[in-house]
Amino acid sequence: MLSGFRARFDRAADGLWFGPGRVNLIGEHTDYNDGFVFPFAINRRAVVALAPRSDRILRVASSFTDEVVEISLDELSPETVSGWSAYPLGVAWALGEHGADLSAVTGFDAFIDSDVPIGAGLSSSAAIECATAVALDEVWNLGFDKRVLVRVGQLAENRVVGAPTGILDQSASLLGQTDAAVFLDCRSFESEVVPLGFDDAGLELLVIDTKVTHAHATGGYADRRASCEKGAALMGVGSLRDLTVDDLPRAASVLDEETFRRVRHIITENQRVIDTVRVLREDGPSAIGSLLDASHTSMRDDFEISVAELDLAVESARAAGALGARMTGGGFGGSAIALTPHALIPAVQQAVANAFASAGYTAPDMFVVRAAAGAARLP
Ligand code: GAF
Repeated sequence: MLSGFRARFDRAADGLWFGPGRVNLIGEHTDYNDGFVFPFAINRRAVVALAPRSDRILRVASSFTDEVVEISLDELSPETVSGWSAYPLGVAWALGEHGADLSAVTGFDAFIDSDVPIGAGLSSSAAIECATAVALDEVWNLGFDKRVLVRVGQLAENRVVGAPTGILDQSASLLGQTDAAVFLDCRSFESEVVPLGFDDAGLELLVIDTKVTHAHATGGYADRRASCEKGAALMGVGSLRDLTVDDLPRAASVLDEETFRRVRHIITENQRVIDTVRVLREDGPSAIGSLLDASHTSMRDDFEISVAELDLAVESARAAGALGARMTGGGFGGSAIALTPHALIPAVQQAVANAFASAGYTAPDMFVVRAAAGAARLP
């Protein structure tokens, strides 16, 4: 990292800041419906090496490309940045939108590296945004609360990258804690850190990256968001969070068939998040498998954001002994997660690999993740 910075900028970095990727244990597409999510930060992360400059120039480089992108703070806007540099530079711009006085700060040089796979549904973009946000918060002496930095990352994603996403990914990356998940109410922004207890229960969370890549700036994500808004409007509520399972009969009579299924996913998924947190606390992690399974079925059949590779990953992992499995993240590709007894990890991996080979799919990448601490300066 430090040598990458030195090679590009011919001087030493002031420090290193990291932002983790995330898996969402449960609660998908509920964030922008003011609902509940239950993600955790993972032990894969983006790291930013950064040093302030004495002028107004921003230079960003990365291990992904030889390009060094350069722009003046005075020219920074959603229209003047694009490509991978939109993530770090978008955060610099969004800090200004959230009250940082960008006329009073100096520029910086930054070098970014990451081991969060890109396009795998593990929030590689939020990892870069949150690493950059904590770095600039410190270097620019802003003292922003982490919850403000969540909004900063989301604004960069929405306005600069152009993806109409919610607060799930940045919340996990900034608020995560070791061996725990973040139970977040996306309406009130209240959060609780809930211990997972996977180790004590002899469980691991296996990620199965299907290698089917997706992008939320285009395609089905925005379409699903629009369906949810339509459903809420037709049901006469501000957001789908205002509905519960008791409203399903009325929804069935008011909504067209497709919108009803979209709405049913959000209503039942919110309930599943609440149930998962309760069951985890009362009975431990071995008891949450059926909720993960039900979440996948709802995403596959009602919200229709799964793909054949994700369905096969989930089915073959379960058949080989996973206690529960579901796709994670925005969908249309990316990764599945499988809650698996430690001793069965090799068998589950083999079974999934065999199933993919038989189906003629690209071999998936599989690895165990641990719940890790949220974005901060590296010692
Ligand atoms: C993506 C988005 F970025 C999140 O805001 C969330 O909506 C998620 O998809 C689906 O739960 O990761």
